[in-house]
Amino acid sequence: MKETFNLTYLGLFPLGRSPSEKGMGIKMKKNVIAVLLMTVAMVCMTACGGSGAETGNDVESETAEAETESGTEYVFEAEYTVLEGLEGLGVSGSPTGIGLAKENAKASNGFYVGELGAKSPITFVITSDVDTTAVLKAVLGSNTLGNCTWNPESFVVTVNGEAVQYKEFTTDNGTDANNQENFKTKNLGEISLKAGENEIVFSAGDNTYRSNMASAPSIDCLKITTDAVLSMEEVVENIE
Ligand SMILES: [Ca+2]
Repeated sequence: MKETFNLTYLGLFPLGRSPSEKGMGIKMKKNVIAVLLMTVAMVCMTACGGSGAETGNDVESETAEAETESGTEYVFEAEYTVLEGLEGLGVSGSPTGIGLAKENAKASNGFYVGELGAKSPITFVITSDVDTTAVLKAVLGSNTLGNCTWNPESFVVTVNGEAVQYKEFTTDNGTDANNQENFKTKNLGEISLKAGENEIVFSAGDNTYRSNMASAPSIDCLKITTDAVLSMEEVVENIE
């Protein structure tokens, strides 16, 4: 029996028992092995379930991603972008400036920016050491009274002024209609970055998702994968 051999080999069972001990030993081994196998199966199921959920969080176009993705994944937090001067779109009252940065334990770095409207585009200024291509992903929640669909018209993403023609995706509210924190990673595809500063802007587009006004999904962070060296000047005071 393979398992018996392996477990013995691993030193879990002593070798060299007397013949009389062997009968009991084998019976015990069977019981122990059964328990061990069940444990292994449970651990495996848990692990598989965990990674499955993770994959579910992740994106639609895994195949395309695998073909183009190489290099280092950089994470840039939305709560560290310049928020001063922005006007949000709240359910009751509209937050402005650093009021757009909200705390949530499930968000990367513990914060995200939400209640985004037409007057609160979020701008990431990313510096690259060379001209390069990169895979752009955004970790987004919802920001509307209901689940909705986003495409390059309803939610505009630009890189150095050029619109990213990403594949349409949906965001879903979490526990209730006001929940903006059901964060999922969305693959927005390949982008080009130039040496020096680049502006990646996320803004509410042509939609009437919130009380007939344009809104955008809440933004937790960006994940940019590239061979280049990237950095962002971070406004850490936003959340201090
Ligand atoms: Ca964040």
